[in-house]
Amino acid sequence: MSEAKTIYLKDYKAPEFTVKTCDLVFELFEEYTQVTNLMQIVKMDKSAKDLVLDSVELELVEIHLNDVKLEEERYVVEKESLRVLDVEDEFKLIIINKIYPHRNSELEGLYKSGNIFCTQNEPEGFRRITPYIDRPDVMAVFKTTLVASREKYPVLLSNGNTESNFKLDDGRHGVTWSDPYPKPSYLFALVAGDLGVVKDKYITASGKYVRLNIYTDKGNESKCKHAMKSLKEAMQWDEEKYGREYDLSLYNIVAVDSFNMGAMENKGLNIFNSAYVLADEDTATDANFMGIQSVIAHEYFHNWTGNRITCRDWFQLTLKEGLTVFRDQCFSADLNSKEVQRIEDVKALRERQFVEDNSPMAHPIQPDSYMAINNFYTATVYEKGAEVIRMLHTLLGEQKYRKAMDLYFDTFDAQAVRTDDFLWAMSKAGEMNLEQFKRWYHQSGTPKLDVDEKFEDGTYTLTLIQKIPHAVDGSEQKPHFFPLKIGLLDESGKEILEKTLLISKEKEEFLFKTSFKPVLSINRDFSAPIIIDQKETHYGFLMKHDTNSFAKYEAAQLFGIQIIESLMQGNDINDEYVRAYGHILESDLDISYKALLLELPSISALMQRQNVVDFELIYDAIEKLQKHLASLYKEKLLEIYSKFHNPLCVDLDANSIGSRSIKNRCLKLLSSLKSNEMAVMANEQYSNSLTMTDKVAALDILENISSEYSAVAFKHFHDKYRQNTLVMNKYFSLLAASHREGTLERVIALQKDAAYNELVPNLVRSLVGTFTRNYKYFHAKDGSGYKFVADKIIDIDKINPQMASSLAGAFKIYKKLNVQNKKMMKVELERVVSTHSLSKNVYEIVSKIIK
Ligand code: 0A1
Ligand code: ZN
Repeated sequence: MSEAKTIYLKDYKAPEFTVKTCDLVFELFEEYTQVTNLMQIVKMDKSAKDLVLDSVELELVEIHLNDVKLEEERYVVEKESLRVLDVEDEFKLIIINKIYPHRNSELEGLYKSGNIFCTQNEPEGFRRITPYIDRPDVMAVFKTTLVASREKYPVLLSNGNTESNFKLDDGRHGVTWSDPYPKPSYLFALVAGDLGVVKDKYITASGKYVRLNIYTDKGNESKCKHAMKSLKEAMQWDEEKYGREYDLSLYNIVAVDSFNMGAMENKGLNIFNSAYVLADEDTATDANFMGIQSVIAHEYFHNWTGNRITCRDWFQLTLKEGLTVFRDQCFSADLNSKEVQRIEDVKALRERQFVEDNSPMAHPIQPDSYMAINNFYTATVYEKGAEVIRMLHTLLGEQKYRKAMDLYFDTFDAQAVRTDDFLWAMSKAGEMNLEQFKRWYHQSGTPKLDVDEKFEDGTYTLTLIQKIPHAVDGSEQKPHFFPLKIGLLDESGKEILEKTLLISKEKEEFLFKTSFKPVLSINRDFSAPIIIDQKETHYGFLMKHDTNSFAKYEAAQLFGIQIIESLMQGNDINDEYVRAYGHILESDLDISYKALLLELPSISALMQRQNVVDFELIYDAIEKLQKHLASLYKEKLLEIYSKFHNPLCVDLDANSIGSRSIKNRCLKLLSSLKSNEMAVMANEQYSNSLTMTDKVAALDILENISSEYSAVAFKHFHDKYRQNTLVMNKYFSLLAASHREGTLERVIALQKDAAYNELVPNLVRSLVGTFTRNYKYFHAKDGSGYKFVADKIIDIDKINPQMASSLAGAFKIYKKLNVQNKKMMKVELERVVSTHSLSKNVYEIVSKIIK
């Protein structure tokens, strides 16, 4: 597949033509769909002769130019485009083409999810529907008519507002939709199906009435309550925090089972992976409820940051994604717990983005090249992008940040712009020079900050040195500009100062006058996405005294890491850590926060610190530490467990969620004792608890400590939920994550389960995706895990290249593996990359890994 072409940002050219209006008619049949596309097109670059439209796998029926049918010599069908020769400055073009949605397994363009017709056009799906100038800087006004069988597809939806309805004699009906806001083709959507609906309304701050509808497969209506509540919360939050109101009188959401990502912000017609809409106490975990709240808000927030102001080209993706993730993170923090939200966000960043940043796939939040743009919907563009916006927010402060956002909306509404335009608004209204700050957009890798402290003659000196990693191509990168929030504590634990330092030079020195040597609490709130390397540490002290909730958590993590690493070197467990852990156990901190403080460092956190990864050494050490803490604090852990275990409670308030979180943390730690007593407790929890959170926590423990109980409980779970795909996802994940012997064999067998279906991305992610994160069996020394995953990538690539390339990301650890694992993985990477007719998606990932 060496023909995969690299696209560069530096080659960007403004479009030669633009589309003013696009009127579409879709005739949806079971075997095919006929699309009639009428466009008013204007030449922007007068030197252009031919009109080149993007067109992938389309069957052309006919073309009319200014109402005259075009002879074949007037156009050329090229590999991924349609060229109309020698066109005028302004003209009308009608193209009729056929597509085959029921055969579309890539889930891009128009496809079927079960019996529902739906679309996914970001970033380049629209060219699989009809020939078009399929790029975000071409914005047109769309009108869409859908025609389909009235019986099979009573619900016909598209963007904007309904204009008219009609019935045909042959049992079909039609609806015409029009969207007044010009938009790029990636925001176009349609849905047709026999759907259930939940209706509600929202009155905007200025008194406008907005109808809210959530559509889903019939029978699931009762599971849409939380999504609807979240939508209304998001609408209100955007009014209060950003002064942004919704701009149409209708907001539709449709839940579908087959979807490559979480959801999509199509104008007025969001399409969601049903996992981010449907939930009730019996089938969804607390984490699922939180996920729904944040994804619903994310897509809603895109209406202003993404749709009203969009991206000039796909290199600018973080313009809308980093900003919208930052917005949804702040929303969740405001509605739930700020401290917990910040820690969860940083955890996710470090587990996914830091790993990416330290791999051959590292890229800046604004990449300068790609082969497959679909591969760039990454943790870097999204989550690191959000951290970059958060730093701007910290640098400017809330007031100026809001002024800068207002300026951004006022200046660029209805345009397709660049991250530089966004930074212009931040700099202007923020009254801050952001030239150096721009490096965050163009440099990759995670910066390290070396911290050195000195105390002499009443002066405390803090010396900070930025260590900026090289780019993937080996080139040098420059120091960053960022805010660094610190605190200084006296020896009794009292805070004497909190300050946000501005760091811009490679080496910085800060002097503080004090009469004693203070204890440093650094990168409070994780004010910059960097790695701190501190010579002198006081983790136990900070675990006790730090007043900053993030820094206290960080101290607990870093202390844990220090202890585990020292165990890996054959040392004993340090008593100070054990006491500090005990101190947290005894504390009366908020329970959700406390549950996070009690979490031990992850395998991934430890792996990231090793130059050559040795998994066994890591788990053995973690297990040893768990056992030690569990046996020493058994009584206290049991006490907390019984205090907060309330099997009949299904409430979703902070206290109920926090109770489940802390008692399940205690039970999990206790389960490291692998005793019958713990198996009995987990088994009782499985049988008696009414929430999915408790059931999943119990199953996870049983699977890892007791094959007898586990077999019975999993069978019960399967019998009860086998018809519910969203719950079956959990079943597959739990089994794929198992550390019990024979996991790979069971994963292979599970592919035959009646509930499993390789065409549904959620199921592939649950079974195969989870298996790639099972360090024990994915990285089995005999290479069996690698071989299985490579086989799956090759198979799934033929069905859905985007799904396959996301699985291929599991191999990005390649360079850091020990000799034996590396040898085994290499064989599989080479086998994948040399596969005949491999997609550019998988090719890009795998070729970069083995280069
Ligand atoms: N813009 C969506 C994410 C999205 C991206 C690509 C997709 O298919 C290729 C689907 C969804 C969001 O940020 O929510
Ligand atoms: Zn998004």
